[in-house]
Amino acid sequence: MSFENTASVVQTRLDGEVLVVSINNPPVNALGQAVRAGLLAAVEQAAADAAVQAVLIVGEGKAFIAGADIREFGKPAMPPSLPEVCNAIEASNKLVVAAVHGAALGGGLEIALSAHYRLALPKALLGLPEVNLGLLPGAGGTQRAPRVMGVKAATELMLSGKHLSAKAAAAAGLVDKLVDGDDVVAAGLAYTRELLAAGTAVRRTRDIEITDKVGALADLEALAIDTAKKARGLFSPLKIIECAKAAVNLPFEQGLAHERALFVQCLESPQRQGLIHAFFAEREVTKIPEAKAAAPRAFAKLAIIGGGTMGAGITVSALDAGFTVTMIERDAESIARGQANVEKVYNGLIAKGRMTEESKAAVMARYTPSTSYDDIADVDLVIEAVFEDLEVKKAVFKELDRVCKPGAVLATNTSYLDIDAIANATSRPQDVIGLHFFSPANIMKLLEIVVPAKVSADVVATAFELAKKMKKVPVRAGVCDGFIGNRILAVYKQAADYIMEDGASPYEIDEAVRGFGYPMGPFQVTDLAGGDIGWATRKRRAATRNPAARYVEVADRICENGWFGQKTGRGFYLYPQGARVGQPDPEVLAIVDAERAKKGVTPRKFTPEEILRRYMAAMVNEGAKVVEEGIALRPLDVDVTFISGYGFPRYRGGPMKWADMQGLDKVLADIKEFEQEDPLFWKPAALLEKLVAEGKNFDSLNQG
Ligand code: 3H9
Repeated sequence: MSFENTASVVQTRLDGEVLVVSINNPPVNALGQAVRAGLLAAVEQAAADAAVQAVLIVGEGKAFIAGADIREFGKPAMPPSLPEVCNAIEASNKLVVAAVHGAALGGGLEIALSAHYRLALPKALLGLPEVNLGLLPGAGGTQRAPRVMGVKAATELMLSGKHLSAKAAAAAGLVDKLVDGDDVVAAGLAYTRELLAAGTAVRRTRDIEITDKVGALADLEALAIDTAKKARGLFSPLKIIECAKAAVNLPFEQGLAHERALFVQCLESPQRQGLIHAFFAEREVTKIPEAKAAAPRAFAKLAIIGGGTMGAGITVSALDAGFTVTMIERDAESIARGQANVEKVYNGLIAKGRMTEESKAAVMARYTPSTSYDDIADVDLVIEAVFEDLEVKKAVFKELDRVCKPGAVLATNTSYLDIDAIANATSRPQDVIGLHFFSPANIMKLLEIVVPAKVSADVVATAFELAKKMKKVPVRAGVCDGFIGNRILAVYKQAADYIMEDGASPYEIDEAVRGFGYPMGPFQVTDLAGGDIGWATRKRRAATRNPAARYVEVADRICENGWFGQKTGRGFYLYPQGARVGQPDPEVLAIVDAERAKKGVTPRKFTPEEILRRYMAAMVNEGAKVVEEGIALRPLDVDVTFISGYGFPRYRGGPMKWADMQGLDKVLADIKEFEQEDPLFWKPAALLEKLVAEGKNFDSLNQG
């Protein structure tokens, strides 16, 4: 047995008649230039060595190959290209087998599809998730996958970006053999030898004929219609369908050329930049100083205080993550309601066929309702989710301080309140932290982890560990009114109110914001959340509001009518007979007109571009202030907050990335222009001015 290239990211060794090619490029064996070159060299080595009868490709570590090296996109291309490597593998005259034990994604699956046979172990994950990065499979995947698994299934796989389990991939025809166990080299060698012994010939994917072309094109037409409806401004999905059509209509080589051209279009699109920024930013948010300084505390038993909508949603998240949960409510009636709220979620899953009565019973066996704080003396972590009122929360924390064991983590779920004040109501502020869940808490991904002054590092690390177990996207935030998300939201919502009072209707504003890629505009969101919630906040802040600041009263007038949005059948929109999509309301427009008249505002016309210019400038300016004050660790934390919790279009990368892509000087110039009208509201963030003066962008603060 001889070893070659052992220092390289691609190692080869001859095992009898089989050249074992092993990729070792941690953490996920991405196909960087050195891996591509190594794979090409291995194919050439096999061709040149008469002793080699077959080639076996495997990945070391957890992954087979997680795809192209995403960090290389946007940089000058370095040969060999991935399509070249795939073509060389496929063209090999020696049998090539890919043995997949972990992630074979994107370019990784394209390598496997270029091999002549594919084997998978149980933990394999196969998929073409390029769409999530604003791309399409660009190394022959759009031409080979349809030939291997059928045009419709392959296109659906590419459009969804889903990862298939080994079993599902085998059922779809994507792998030829499933093998139990975890020794991928042994399984791969055995399979390769089985194929050699049977005299199996080389089988090239490019030679597979797509037989039912008419049926395939009809399927693609249907997918195109569906995709156009759902894509909401996304560029690459329709290009994926074009590539699939090329696979049906064109000879293989021409199909590849077509794929290449469309891949380059995707690569050059700003959507690719936005989506790849989002990919890395979602991983970077977990890299916080406290996690480096301390290990998380151990926790298995949780208590949730409060069984309302939030408490129940958090309970479901905790149960789903495998924890034991005791829910505390003040009396028998409330605890029954809390349990009903939890069960409602599981009953919904049962109705949809996504859960069985047995599995629900198994989950609920880890749930205990109680009306006595004494029952949570031994829990490791408490999440309080009672009514959003500082005094009420302080009283709960005094109780927790009394009963909980030393070292228990005490978390408060609040959207606005001063967590330092809550922590100081206990004798152990080092154990108190904020966890801001978003509603519905069992579905929404974002979790703001709010770090008060006295909390210890291991408690922060524990909160991040909890987020991981609950499959949430955690963002570290400092204490201030509204933390990262709601604080910035309050400001751009105010900008929307000003635009409305100055001349645009709420409907025009919502439409412009949807045009940017949001699923809903700000007034639709108000109606969905319930106008009374914002009204309560405005009343709470009335006493501390700067009397010199501009204040738009339209929403107050609407609330005074009892129009709280969808739940009351009208708000900014009308919802006749429980409709979920609102209709413009002439009476709301009359209220807006009356408010303008009261303030002597002569309404003027706003184009969608003008609306967005102000809306986004307000968001970015406040985002910069939040970073400047250390409320957010980095601009990327603001981006992830908005993508995961506020419907910001992922393909635009988040507000700070968006600003970078516009050019910060341009955004600052807009703010300065608006500052002429209202110097108080539009005061430019010092950080923004500093970055522009230094010729830097927000991303420069994300590094290191
Ligand atoms: C493509 O293939 C294009 C081709 O069709 C055509 C080309 C011509 N590159 O997620 P994790 C890093 S496009 C570079 O935390 P997990 C990641 O940033 C690609 N780096 O682990 C992190 O770094 P750090 C299509 C990558 O176990 C570390 O690896 N492929 C890449 O939860 C661990 O990642 C995809 O879109 C990459 N491709 O999940 C797959 N992938 O430690 C993208 C990961 O510094 N990857 N990193 O924070 C994934 O979906 C997940 O990473 C995976 C592992 C499921 C593999």
